[in-house]
Amino acid sequence: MSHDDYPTDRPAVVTCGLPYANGDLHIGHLRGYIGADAFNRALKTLGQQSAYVCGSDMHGTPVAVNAEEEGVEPEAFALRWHEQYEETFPQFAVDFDNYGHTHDETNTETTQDIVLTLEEEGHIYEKEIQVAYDPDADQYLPDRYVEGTCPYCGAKARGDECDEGCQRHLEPGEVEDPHSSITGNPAEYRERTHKFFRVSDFEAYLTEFLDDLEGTSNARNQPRQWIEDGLQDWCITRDMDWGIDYPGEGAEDLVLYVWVDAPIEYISSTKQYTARVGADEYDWEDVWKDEGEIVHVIGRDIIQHHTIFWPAMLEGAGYNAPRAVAATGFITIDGKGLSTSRNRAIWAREYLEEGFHPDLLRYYLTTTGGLQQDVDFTWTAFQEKVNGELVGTVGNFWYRSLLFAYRNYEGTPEAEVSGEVESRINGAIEEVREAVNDYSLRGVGHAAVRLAQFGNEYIQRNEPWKLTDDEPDEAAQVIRDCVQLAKAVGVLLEPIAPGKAQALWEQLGEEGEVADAHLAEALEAPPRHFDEPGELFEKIEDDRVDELEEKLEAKIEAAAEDASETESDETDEGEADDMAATDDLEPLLEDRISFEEFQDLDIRVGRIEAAEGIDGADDLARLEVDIGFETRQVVAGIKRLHDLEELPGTKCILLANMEPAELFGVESNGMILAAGEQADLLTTHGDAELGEKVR
Ligand code: B3M
Ligand code: ZN
Repeated sequence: MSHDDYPTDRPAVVTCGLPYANGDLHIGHLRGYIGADAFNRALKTLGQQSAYVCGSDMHGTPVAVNAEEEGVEPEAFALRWHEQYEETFPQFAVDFDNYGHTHDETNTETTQDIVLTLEEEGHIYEKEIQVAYDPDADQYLPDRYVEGTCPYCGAKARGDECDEGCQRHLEPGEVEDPHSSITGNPAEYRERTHKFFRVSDFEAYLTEFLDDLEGTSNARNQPRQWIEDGLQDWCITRDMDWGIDYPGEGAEDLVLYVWVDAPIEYISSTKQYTARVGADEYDWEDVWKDEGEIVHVIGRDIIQHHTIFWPAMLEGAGYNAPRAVAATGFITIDGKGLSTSRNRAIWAREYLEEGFHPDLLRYYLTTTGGLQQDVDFTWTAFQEKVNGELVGTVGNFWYRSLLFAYRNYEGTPEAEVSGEVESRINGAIEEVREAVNDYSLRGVGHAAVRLAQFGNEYIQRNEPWKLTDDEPDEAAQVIRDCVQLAKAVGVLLEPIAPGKAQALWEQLGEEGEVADAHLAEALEAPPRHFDEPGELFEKIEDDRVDELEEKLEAKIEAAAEDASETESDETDEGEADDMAATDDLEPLLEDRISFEEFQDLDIRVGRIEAAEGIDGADDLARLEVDIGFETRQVVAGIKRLHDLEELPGTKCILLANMEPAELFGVESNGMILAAGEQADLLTTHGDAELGEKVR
C-alpha cells in the first residue's frame, strides 16, 4: 500500500462486500456494486492497473436460516442464488474481473491456510463459553438463530449484529434477553469450547493503520471509538455444520464463523483472476503479499469487520494492509428505510423489466449523494435527474454536436481544437483525477456533466449555424471543438455510464472499447468520418412516473396487508404497530461531526417572499427568500406538499452556503430546511431577525 496519488506503479484491487447468497438483489445492493465498479473503471481511466473482484457469501446463518425455511440444503440453496447473481451483475454493467464464491476450493484452502498461520503465530486461543441452545429444536443457536436486545444501544438485535441500532458486531452470549428464532423459546445456555482470535494483540497496529487509512470518514473515524472502548477478542468458530471446517486441532466439530472466510474471498477471488490471466498480466501476490493498493467498498453496517477484524487478520497472517475502506450510506425509498419484508424496495429485476437502461440507475446512485450519504430513491427524483442532467445536458449536447458535424462535414471537421476548449477539457480531466483520489464518484460524474454543460453554452455562444455560409472556417472550428468535447464527455462519463459512453464511441466511428481509453484520449481527435448519429437518452414522461409511483405504493400496501393478516394470527397488534412506527424513522447516524464541521454550515433565518410552481416539475417550487442581506432564489421540493399561495410571509430557515444547483433550468441558491416526508417547514420560535445565524 502506498499513499501516492493514483495512478501508482503498483496494481490495485477493488472489492465490494460479498452479497449473502440468500435472496434477490435490490437497489440497496446495487449501490455498492455499481459504486465499486465505477471506481474501478475510473481508476483504469487514470492508467492505474486494477482488478475488480468479488464473490457470493455462501456460509453462515444468513444462508442457513433461509435455506431451512425453504426446506433445502444450504449448499444447493446458496448455489442457486450465486448463479442468479452471476447473471444479474453484468446486466448493470457491473464488470467483475472475477466473481467466485466462499464455498469453493480456492477459498476453503486460503481460509484454512490463513487460520493455521494465525494459530502458529499465537494469535488464536481456546476458551470455554456459554452458547445459546434451543432444547425443543435440539440445536445450538449461533448468530441469526438467536434474537434479543443489543447491550450497547438497546435496539432489537440478532445474535451477532445490532442490525437495527448501533450496527455493532456482537459476540456470542452478548445479546440480552435471547430467544430462539426457530421456536421463540428463551435460549438456554450450554458450555462449549470455542476458538478466539486475540484482536487485542493488534491494538497498536490498528491505531496506526487507521491513521493511514483512506476512504470515507465514517470508516476512518468510527473504529477509533471502538479501539478506545477496548478491543474484545473475537470468537471465530460456530456450532454448525454449514461452513468451512476449522482446520486446527481440537475443534473438529466446529466450522469457522462466516466473517472469517468471507473477506478472505477477496484474496481467493484475486487468486482465481491471476490463475485465469497469468501472473505476468496481474499477480495477486503483488497486491496481497506485496504493496499493491487494496480498496474495499462496503456498506456502513460492516465497518467494524473491515477496519478491525480484517486488517488484524491480514497483519497477523503476513498480508498487505488495505489502503482504503469506502463505506456507503443506505438507500431509502420515498424517504423511508428500504425494507425487503415490507416490499419497500426496487428490485434489480423489476428495474430492468421497466425497460430502463442500467446507466440511468448507475448515474442516479453514484451522483445523487456523496458515497457515504444515505441516498433517497423516488421515481420523481430519478426522472428529474435523468431528464435534467442526462437527457437535457449530456444527451442534448452529444446529439446536437454530432448531428451538426454529420450534416455539414460528414464527421469531424478538419481543424485544430481551440486553446480554450483544450484547456477546458484538461480542467475536467484534472477534476476527475482529483475526484478519484478523493474516492468521490459524484465528483467524477459532475466533471463529465459540467463539461457537457460547457459544451452546450459553447454552441449557444458561438452560434455555428449563423457562420456556416459566410464564415466557414469559424463554423468548422466551433464544430471541431464540439465534437472533441462530446468525445471527452464520453471518456469521462464511461466509469459511470459505460453503455451510453460506448454507444457514443461507436457513433463517433471510434474503434474498440471506450472502457480501455485513458483520460488523455479525451484530447485525441475522433475519426474524420462518422455516420448519422441517433439520440442516446430518452426523456422519462410524467405519466410514466405516476404509473411507477402507483405501482410502488400498491406493492407496499399489498405487503402490509399480507403482513397484518399473518401478524394478527401471531402477535398482538400493538407490538406490530410499535415496530412499524420505529421502522419508519431513519436510523440515527452513529458518525459524529465536530463543532467546527457544524460551523461550516451557514444557516440563516429568512422569510419567504414569493412562491410559485416550476413548469414541468411535479414537486418543485421556486421560492424567493429574504435573508436580511439579500433575497435568494431557492428551488424546493414542496410543490405538492404546501399551498404555495399561503407561503409568502412565512419565516423559514435557510442553509445559505449550500452550493448552487440548477433544477429544471432554475438556479437554486440555498436550501430551506424542513422535517420529514411532508416537508414541515422549520421556523423560529421567537422573533429572530432575518439574516440571523442559527447556531
Ligand atoms: N455477506 C453482507 C453484509 O453484511 C456480507 C458481507 C461480507 S463482506 C466480506 O453486508
Ligand atoms: Zn446496538
